[in-house]
Amino acid sequence: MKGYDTIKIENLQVFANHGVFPEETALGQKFVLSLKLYTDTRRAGKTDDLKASIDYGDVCSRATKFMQEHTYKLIEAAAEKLAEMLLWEYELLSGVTVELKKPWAPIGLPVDFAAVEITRFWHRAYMAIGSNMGDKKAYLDGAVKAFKDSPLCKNLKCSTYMATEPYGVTDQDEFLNACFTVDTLMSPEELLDFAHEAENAAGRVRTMRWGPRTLDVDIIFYDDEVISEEHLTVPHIDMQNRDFVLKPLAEIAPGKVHPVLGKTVQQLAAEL
Ligand code: A4P
Ligand code: MG
Repeated sequence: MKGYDTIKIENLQVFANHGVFPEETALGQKFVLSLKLYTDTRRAGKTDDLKASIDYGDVCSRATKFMQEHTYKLIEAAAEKLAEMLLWEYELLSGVTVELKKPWAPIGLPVDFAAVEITRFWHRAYMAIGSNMGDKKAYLDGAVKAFKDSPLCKNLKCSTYMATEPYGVTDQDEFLNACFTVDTLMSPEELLDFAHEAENAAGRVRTMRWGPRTLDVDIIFYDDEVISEEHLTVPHIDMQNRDFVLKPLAEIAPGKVHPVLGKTVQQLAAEL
C-alpha cells in the first residue's frame, strides 16, 4: 500500500438484509461500513477539481444502494462483492479496504460488533498463450476472450500472434504464440485456476510434458511478485530462455522489469 493516498469513509450506517438466519434476511438490521479508498489525490490536490478525484459522497450513495439491493448470507461475501463493485465503478481507484461491522449480530452475548476487513487491489498480470494443435488461432482467440469477458479482468492488451518453432520437444508441429497483459482482481492462484479452465475449455489433454497442446496458458509475471509454490512459480521459471514469450511480450510490455533478474523484457529479448 506504499505510495498510495487514501480517502476514508468511517462508519456509514446502512440498514440491509444480510445474514445466515431467515429472520436477518426478512427483518434486516444495521450494518456499519468503513472504506479506505487507495488512489492518487495529487492531481485533485493541485487542480482543486472534483473530476480529478473520487467523489466520496457518490461512493457512500452507491455503497448504500449496493448493500440494500443485495442479500448475502455472510459479511465476507457482502464485503467482497462491494469491493469488486467499487473497483469496477471508479476508474481512479487502485485498491480498497472494506470494513463491514454488524453491531446487532445475533450472538446472544455482550459484544460491540462482529466485523470483517478485507483489502483488494487491481493487479497487473502478464500472460503467455500458445497452441500447436488444430485451429491454433481459434484456441488463442478463445483464451483471450475468456479473460476479456471475465468480470474480474479489464484493460486486456494482446500482442500479435506469432508462428514459432517448437522449443523443448522439437519433433512436433509449429506453435502459434502470443502474450497479453491484463488488470485483474484475481489472486495468482485464482488466475492459475482460471488459466487451467481456459485450457480445459480448449479440450486440452495432458499427455507429455512439453508435448503438443491445443492451448497452454502460463503466468509470466504478476505485478512484481515472486512466488515459489509447489504448483506455481512466478515469474515463469523459464521465460528468459523463450523467444516465443519474450518477443510478443516485448511488443506490449518492453519496459517491464523482471523482479528477480532486474532486466527489462526488452533487454532479456535482446540478450537471447
Ligand atoms: N505452473 C507453475 N508455474 C506456472 C506458471 N507461472 N504458469 C504449473 C502456469 N503454470 C505454472 O504445466 C504444468 C504445471 O505447471 C501446471 O499445472 C502449473 O501448476 P502444464 O501446462 O500442465 O504442462 P506443460 O505445459 O506440458 O509443461 P510446462 O513445463 O508448463 O511446459 P511449458 O513450459 O508451458 O512449455 N515451443 C514454442 N515455440 N511455443 C510454446 O508455446 N510451449 C511449450 C510448453 C514447449 N515448447 C514450446 C511452447
Ligand atoms: Mg504450461
